[in-house]
Amino acid sequence: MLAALFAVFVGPPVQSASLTLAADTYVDRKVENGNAGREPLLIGGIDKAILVRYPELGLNVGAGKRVKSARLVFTVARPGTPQIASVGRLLRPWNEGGFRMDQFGATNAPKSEGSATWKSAGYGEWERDGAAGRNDAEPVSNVLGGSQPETYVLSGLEAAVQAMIDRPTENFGLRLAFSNSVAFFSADSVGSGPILELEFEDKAPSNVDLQVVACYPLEIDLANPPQNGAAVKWRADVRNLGSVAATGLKVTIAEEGAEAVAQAVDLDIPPSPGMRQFEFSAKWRRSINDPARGSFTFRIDCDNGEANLSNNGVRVFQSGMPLLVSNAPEEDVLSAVFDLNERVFPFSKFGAWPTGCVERVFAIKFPTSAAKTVSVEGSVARSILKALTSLPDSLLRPYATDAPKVDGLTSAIWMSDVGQVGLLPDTRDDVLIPRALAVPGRSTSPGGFAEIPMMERRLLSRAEVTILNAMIGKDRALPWDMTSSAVFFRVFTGEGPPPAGTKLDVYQLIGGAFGSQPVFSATLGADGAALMTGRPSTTIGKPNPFGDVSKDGSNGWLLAVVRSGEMADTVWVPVWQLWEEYARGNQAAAFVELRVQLLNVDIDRSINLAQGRLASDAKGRFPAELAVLTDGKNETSLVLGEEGQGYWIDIDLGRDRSLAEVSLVFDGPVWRQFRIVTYKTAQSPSEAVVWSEESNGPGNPKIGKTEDGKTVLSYMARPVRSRYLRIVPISREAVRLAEIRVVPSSGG
Ligand SMILES: [Ca+2]
Ligand SMILES: [Ca+2]
Repeated sequence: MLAALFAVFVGPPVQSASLTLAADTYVDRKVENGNAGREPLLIGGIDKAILVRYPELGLNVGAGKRVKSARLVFTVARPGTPQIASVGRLLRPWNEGGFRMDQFGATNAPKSEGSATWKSAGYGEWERDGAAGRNDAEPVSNVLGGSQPETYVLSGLEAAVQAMIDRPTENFGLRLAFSNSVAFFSADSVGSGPILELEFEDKAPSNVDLQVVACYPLEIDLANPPQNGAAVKWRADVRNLGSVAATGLKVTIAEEGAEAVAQAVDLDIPPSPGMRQFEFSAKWRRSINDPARGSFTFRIDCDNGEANLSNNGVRVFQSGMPLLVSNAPEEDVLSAVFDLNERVFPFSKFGAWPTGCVERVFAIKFPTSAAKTVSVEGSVARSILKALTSLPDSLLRPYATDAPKVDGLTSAIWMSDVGQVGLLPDTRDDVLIPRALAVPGRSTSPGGFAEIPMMERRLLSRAEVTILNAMIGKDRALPWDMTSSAVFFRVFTGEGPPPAGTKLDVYQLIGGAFGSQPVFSATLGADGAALMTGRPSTTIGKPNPFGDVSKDGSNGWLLAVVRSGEMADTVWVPVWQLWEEYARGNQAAAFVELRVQLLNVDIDRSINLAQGRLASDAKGRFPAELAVLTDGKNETSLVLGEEGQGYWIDIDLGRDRSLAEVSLVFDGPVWRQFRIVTYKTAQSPSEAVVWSEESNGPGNPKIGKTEDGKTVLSYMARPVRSRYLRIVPISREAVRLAEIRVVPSSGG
């Protein structure tokens, strides 16, 4: 299961990847109109077929590379030895769907129109039932199946995966048929879905590289659109990035539900910065309620032989939202649109939205009244999403220049947004984690939950998907309507409910500062709970915990201050957390857990057990090089960024000590995800236990600033006696790590 923790390894050059983001389902003759897209199991056997697709191939992974090895790894859900009968590369689009079938009764097949079933691909019919036709799937030969007790591995998929990387618009995945009954966990199960493990090598460079940079309709007035079925003229702009002319051109147009049409073009494209425009006609098929329908693809190939074929095609979702994008290179717009349509939207799935975000987008080039206008600042995909949702930036982090103070306490600074695609954090995984276990610093608990991955996949939050889906075909007042009229707080510490008599004060941030009085106060009961009811609001027309909340987001943050005796901790509560709850079905009152670091121990922060101690790392750096981490100075730092998977840094505290708080000081950006593990004098690293873990969940991190402006991440957990402290970065961004500090509990 641990393998699922590692998604794509970011940072060039990508020479290996382990893909977990998959669309998968199975089709079954006995339930011929049933869809199993949301089923936690993939069932194979006679009269069944398993379909699995990895949308990142060629799009974000492997472009221009040769696949050295490709293995598909399943986690087995039922004992036995799977017998693979055939493997096929699928040749037509199919829709995973969001349904579950009744495996036992097989009589009540759910309505699953538009989803893959034994009879239908969802987008049109299979040529033969079960995706068994010659035009449904092309045989893949020399695939080997290997069984281990817990996993089943298919190897020899290099050629099939290479084809999907080279033609991302024709990446429809694999069809697997088994001759005995098998069951694997699907991508819709928790952390055990099929993994595609890849290794790459560089290709010899080529002197031609065609790149489609734009594809857009001509002469269309979207406010007064053509009839469905009418022929519409489109144009594709194609560039040659190579050093010689591209010759022997062939253009292929494939409209949904129709045979692909290929045509030789008697033209060449001159070397860089050579550019040609190709005009063609495609049927106008706009489906307002289902933007995923009615797509077509444009592709261009040449005779020269290209190393990078991934950029030679584009899929256009003409039923999606038209966008007029400015301030960004066209090829960046094209790839952002591709990424949104193929990966971000369909895979941002939640219980209420089993097929993800319904919206699709396409870029146009000429102004028309019906288009959204997008001016790019920073990431193109992020700018597009902001234009679609109209969320203000101030929802991203508290509206203040630095950590504001309240009542003598400095609040934590909100985590940075590094790597997010939407405005709000990817909240998909928060349902996978038993929520009460995510108390900061409470990670030593065994019980099997530690293995559940919390990889941030750069998908959308539940709130954003709800906003976008509500807008399909109509205009709604969301998101502010999603602010509930009350919020039910529950406080958890690392040791369970807070001590008796713990107080909760809630302050509202207004214009970058807190008022002197809390907007809500309560003494918590034994269960740590308190109900905050709404205050009148003229801005959104109903009482809510934020009162007159401003739609620019400037007062859309509350700070919960939890006090027990001398101890205090703070947690931010943004208004969008209430929207998340609304989208989850809690529409009258939001349930918000406040996970605080309050321990019943005295700690003395003037002591730093790590200072002057020896450090070592997985790369075998000299102790002198690592001394900057424990020299007690924030000015000196270690640059980390090229370290591979499994990298670690150990600090030897000299003897077993009782640790209460560990802080990492960064000069600049921080790791979003890492673990702090400990092991004792008599233990080896393999016996290390996780003491604390940063998973970058909303509300989790305890971030502060030093006086000289460095960022500090502090973790307090139940004290543990240990000699060695090991820091294991998971997300592995490039950072400058300035200091590791360790504070003992009293007597430590
Ligand atoms: Ca699935
Ligand atoms: Ca190319």
